[in-house]
Amino acid sequence: MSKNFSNSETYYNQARASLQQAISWYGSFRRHGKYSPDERLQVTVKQDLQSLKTALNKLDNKAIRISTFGLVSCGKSSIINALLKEEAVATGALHGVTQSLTVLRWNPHVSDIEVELVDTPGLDEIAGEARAVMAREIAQKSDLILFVVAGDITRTEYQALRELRTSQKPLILVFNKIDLYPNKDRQTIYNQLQKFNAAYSGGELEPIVTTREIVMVAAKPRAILVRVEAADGSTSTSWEQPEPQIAELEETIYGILQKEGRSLLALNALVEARDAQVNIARKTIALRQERAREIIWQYARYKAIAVAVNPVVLLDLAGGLVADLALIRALGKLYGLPITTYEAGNLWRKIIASSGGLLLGEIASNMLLGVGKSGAAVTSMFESSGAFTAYAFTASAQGAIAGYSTFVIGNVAQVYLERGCTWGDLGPSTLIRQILTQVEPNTIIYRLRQELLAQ
Ligand SMILES: Nc1nc2c(ncn2[C@@H]2O[C@H](COP(=O)(O)OP(=O)(O)O)[C@@H](O)[C@H]2O)c(=O)[nH]1
Ligand SMILES: [Mg+2]
Repeated sequence: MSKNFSNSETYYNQARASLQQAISWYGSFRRHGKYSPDERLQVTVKQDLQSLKTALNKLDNKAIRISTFGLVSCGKSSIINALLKEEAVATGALHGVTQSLTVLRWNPHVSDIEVELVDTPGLDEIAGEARAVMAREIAQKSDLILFVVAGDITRTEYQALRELRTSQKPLILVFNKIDLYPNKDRQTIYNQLQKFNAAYSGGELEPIVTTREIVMVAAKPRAILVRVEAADGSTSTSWEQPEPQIAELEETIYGILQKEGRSLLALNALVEARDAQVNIARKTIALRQERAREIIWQYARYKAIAVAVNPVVLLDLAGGLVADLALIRALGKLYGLPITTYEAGNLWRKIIASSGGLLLGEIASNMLLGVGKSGAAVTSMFESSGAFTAYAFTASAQGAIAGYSTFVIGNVAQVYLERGCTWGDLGPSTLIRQILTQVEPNTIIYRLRQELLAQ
């Protein structure tokens, strides 16, 4: 068994475990912790919970969804027929033969993964904003996009391609009707797209597709007139339909199914799971905002007092850390988000790093004032009331800083909890990162790395 395949297998299994864990977490009473069930919350996160279940179902079905996109009459339906080797969907020169989405099952028998081919109406048949919405929705549910063009690429096509790229799904540019355009090759198509890129942005943009992602086909070549010579010497002519030239696309799809099918399934399910979980966290945090503020203040006061009263600097730091971790866990509990102590620790480190100056200030002042405070404390045990005043002053200043830092940590923690709930051991963000950092360069997933890792 190749390394690739066994990796894919692992990703697939991990993705399933991740989704199951998320569903059981958010679907169960634990979502509410010790707080009474919140109907408003249940209603608002219902859709996100459903997305998690749908994503898991898709994984279980082991079906990759491949959607066609393109202008009307570029040959989307013909390509689907050529792949299926039957006239499964209607095609035609008239505008708008395909009116709605059609999903067709296809099992090419190259792996245990099946395909759902989606035939769509032309992008130019739907006006402006509705087109973008439709395209986004279809793309979101797809694992692979076939963007079909025929002839010169138009501005509308270029823009649709740009829009589709934001869906972060792998994409193949299928150039159809090569029987009509024998002079076209990958390089000319690539150059044309680069020209659009340059006009669009001054050439700063990454290529919208690489030459490897361009495939040339003739799904339904024009009929040709053939002259038939009979044995008696008489001749007649007849129209003959040449075979589709679709092998290049077939091989590309087979390769993807065999090599990356499971990773692709895992990756897309995880992306959906991540988005759903971030949504759940965001909505929960918004609903529990008031109570969270109370908790943050409570911990800020507690820490301010603890630090001010405590004469030993290292205990200040340790006590501060314990209070911060406890606060992060308390917030996690309030929101019903899965936060382990380990994750709380990680979160705390990230918060310290991200709030840089301010919290470093606290630590520095802990050091400086702490020394003064301990010294002053010792002296004051024996002597003057002046020394005691100094102690009281440094202590309360330090306490105030400590309390304030907790306030900051509490607020930053809210932001991190929103994102951080997907970073646990089996969290979708963790697994996405793992898949993307191990992916090989010559794969279709590889190009998603930058976009997906940035999130
Ligand atoms: N010459 C040529 N015509 C094609 C090819 N593929 C499709 N067509 C024709 O283009 C027209 C539109 O095809 P269709 O598949 O309905 O396009 P759709 O609107 O994108 O689904 C039909 O008349 C097809 O016969 C091809 O490879 N070569
Ligand atoms: Mg069609």
